Amino acid sequence: MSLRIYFCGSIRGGRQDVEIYSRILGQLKRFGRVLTEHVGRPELNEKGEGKVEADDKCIHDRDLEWLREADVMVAEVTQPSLGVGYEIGRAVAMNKKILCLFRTPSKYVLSAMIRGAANGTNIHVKDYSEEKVETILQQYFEQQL
Ligand code: 6K6
Repeated sequence: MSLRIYFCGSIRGGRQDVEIYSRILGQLKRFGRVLTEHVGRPELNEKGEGKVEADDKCIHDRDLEWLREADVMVAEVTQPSLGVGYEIGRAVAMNKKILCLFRTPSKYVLSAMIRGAANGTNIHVKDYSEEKVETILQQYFEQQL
């Protein structure tokens, strides 16, 4: 059975990085089935409103169900997002394999609660430059999973 991947990226935290999310999502499809492809859709705006309207409780409960089903989480954490931070915390509590990707250079400094959660086993935090993202994903999926 193919690997189930939960991808996280900022929505209400700001959609500045949506193009990189879609690029990462395109790559992730090589390694398994992505459960959260909507995160990379440009028509989903900062209010979190897309073509399909859903209330916040439905979004939260459905996303947590997908997270429970997932084998691995990949989170793009450059654009700060409360939702992404929350999802990472829930994934840690579920003992999921997690890869956090922070793009450099950036005007942001990654939260210590994310960088400091890396433990060399199931939680990894990688700084990356846009041109290296494919290589980093390839190495992660070959070495860690
Ligand atoms: C409508 C159509 C498609 O999606 C919507 C509504 N919004 C959301 N749908 C699904 N997941 C969401 C939505 N809003 C936030 N999330 C989850 O939180 C995603 O999995 C993101 O990784 C994360 C973003 O959190 P914020 O705080 O930046 O919104």
